[in-house]
Amino acid sequence: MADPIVTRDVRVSAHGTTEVTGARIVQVQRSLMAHNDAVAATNREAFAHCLVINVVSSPGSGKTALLERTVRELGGELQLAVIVGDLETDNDALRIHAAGAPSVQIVTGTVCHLEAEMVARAVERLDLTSLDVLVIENVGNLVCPAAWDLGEDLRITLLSVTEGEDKPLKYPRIFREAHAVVINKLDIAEAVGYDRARALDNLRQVTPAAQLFELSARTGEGMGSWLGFLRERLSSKRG
Ligand SMILES: Nc1nc2c(ncn2[C@@H]2O[C@H](COP(=O)(O)OP(=O)(O)OP(=O)(O)O)[C@@H](O)[C@H]2O)c(=O)[nH]1
Ligand SMILES: [Mg+2]
Repeated sequence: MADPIVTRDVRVSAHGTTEVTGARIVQVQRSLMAHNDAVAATNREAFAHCLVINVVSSPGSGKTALLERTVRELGGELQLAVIVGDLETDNDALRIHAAGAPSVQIVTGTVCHLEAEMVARAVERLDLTSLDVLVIENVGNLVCPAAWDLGEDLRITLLSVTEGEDKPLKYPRIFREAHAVVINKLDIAEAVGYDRARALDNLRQVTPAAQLFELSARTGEGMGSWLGFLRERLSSKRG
């Protein structure tokens, strides 16, 4: 097998600059990340009294479906709100609102992830003092969101049974940094030939300590452990 192509010295033209060298790109990225980390730290201070989770996955894994059901099943007991990031549309915020929780849509345009500053602006539209759990549904993408701290307590990565059992090996960072992994769409696992043993083995190689939940956001199977995890993490945060 031929070696993979690795791009190391990217050259682009942007903002009137004729050429930006690889070294300049690294410098700009470092400064962007430092700014993001500073805003994330401020967010984290503002989130002192509620549990904040950042939900990431590839497009269509069922992030919104999981959150709709979470809102429906936990809404009578805890105050939840959801911030949603998508390139276009406010479809997901409308779905969450219909499920019964306040929601704020962030439309990112061409940006493939949420940044701490976007979350800080969205939070201004919510009453944080009344919240128990704030969920941030990140833009559907297994690469970009991994690098951006939003000030969350927990990062949750979804994998659905239709995506292929190899995804943890191909996109290790987003699984490695997850506090918990949710495997979704269990109701169609058999129909799509999902190989559970291989998926779990791959996950364990990449993220041995993450808590694992296997469920169906459609049927509700397995939701109890997921909701128990949220309750337990909220009460341990509040001490
Ligand atoms: N069979 C089955 N379908 C599901 C389940 N969860 C979600 N879906 C379907 O999968 C599709 C995508 O679900 P979404 O909740 O929109 O996925 P998402 O991850 O929020 O997608 P993006 O926000 O676009 O990244 C929809 O057609 C859902 O109905 C599940 O547990 N079982
Ligand atoms: Mg969604």
